[in-house]
Amino acid sequence: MIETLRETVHEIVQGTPVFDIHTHLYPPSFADLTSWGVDELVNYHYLIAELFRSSPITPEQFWALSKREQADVIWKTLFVENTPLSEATRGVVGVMTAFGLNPASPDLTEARAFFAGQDPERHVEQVLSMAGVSGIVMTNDVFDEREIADWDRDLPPHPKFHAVLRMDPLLNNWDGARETVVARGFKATPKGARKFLDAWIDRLKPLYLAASQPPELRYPENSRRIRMLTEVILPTCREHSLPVSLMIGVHKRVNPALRDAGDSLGHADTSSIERLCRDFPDNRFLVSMLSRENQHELCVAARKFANLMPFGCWWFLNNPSIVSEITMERIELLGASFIPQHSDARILEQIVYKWAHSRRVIADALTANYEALQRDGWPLTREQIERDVKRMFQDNFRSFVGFKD
Ligand code: HDL
Ligand code: ZN
Repeated sequence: MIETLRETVHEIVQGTPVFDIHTHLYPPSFADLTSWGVDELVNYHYLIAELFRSSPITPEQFWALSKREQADVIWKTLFVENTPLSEATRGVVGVMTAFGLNPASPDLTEARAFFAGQDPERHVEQVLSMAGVSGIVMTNDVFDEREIADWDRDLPPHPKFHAVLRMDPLLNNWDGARETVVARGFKATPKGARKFLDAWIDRLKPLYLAASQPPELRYPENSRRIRMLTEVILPTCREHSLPVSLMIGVHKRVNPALRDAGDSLGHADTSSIERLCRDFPDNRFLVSMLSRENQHELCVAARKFANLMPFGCWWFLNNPSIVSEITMERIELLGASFIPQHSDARILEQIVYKWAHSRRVIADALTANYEALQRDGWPLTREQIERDVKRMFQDNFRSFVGFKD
């Protein structure tokens, strides 16, 4: 019987390095894509959405400002004139505090001077260490011009940043995607798309292929989307022994004026995921769903199919109250056989707060279940807790994608 169970679980969860399996981060060598420092932190699209609820500024006026001016108006509105109560504003407070900066400062002068003085390579190592993150999985959108240009420049790889082949237009906008496929020298046919993916897999050495999908995703369906998925993408994944990540439930640009901040969500059809897992048993599916109402269904689907790996509390779900609910039902239905979280960080320093917030909640959920287990007579040991946490933070992903350092 472990007497100080809560303290022991929190200590182990805090001390176990995590493999961050979905982020939008890049190493410093990707200079035009990497994002760090206070002006980026305060310009997070989550905060841009919150700005317009507390300021008379219009999106048109906001987008006409420089990035520094945008950060100043967000800081003044959300952190000076109002209390930073939301998850995203509180996150910035946590980052400022972690670096010894004054989160209640009336302006960004001190923070700007601090970050300007950081050496990018050393700063990355420091931030990864503060966040307890051992590896970062990127999102490499092979339809993004800047991304393509950077990979064509043969930039030096970073040992802690791992590639993912992101391919949304292939599934969501073939008319747009075909131009890029042809521009890379392949035919705008299923066979050409297959060769396009083969070429990028060879170039990126990705840990998985990924796409975000609208809640309207249905399988089976007589559609270009499903033909691309089942006739091109899934066979390619099997050929290269790579999982596919489907992030399902995004309604893009419900308010176009907000740009990246203008996306929303919808309830998706989990039975389509079950049929995909059933009909393609040799494919592995990493799945995250955006609607809170899909989470319990996803847990049950994962009980039916070992080739389905639920992961993360994505985007609008990455709030402590919802992370707690999702993690509890996952432990109760799946034990330790799932991936509890990813940061989805877009700005480097966000992993400091996103992982601090998640670790606290995951540790509480584990404690509640270990307390019940001990109450039922199980002779719980520290080693078992360490094994379980390492499995959720590292090993489930590594074995599911076949990744070895
Ligand atoms: O499609 C995705 O990968 C999403 O995570 C989007 O990037 C979204 O804008 C986001 O940043 N969510 O946290
Ligand atoms: Zn993302």
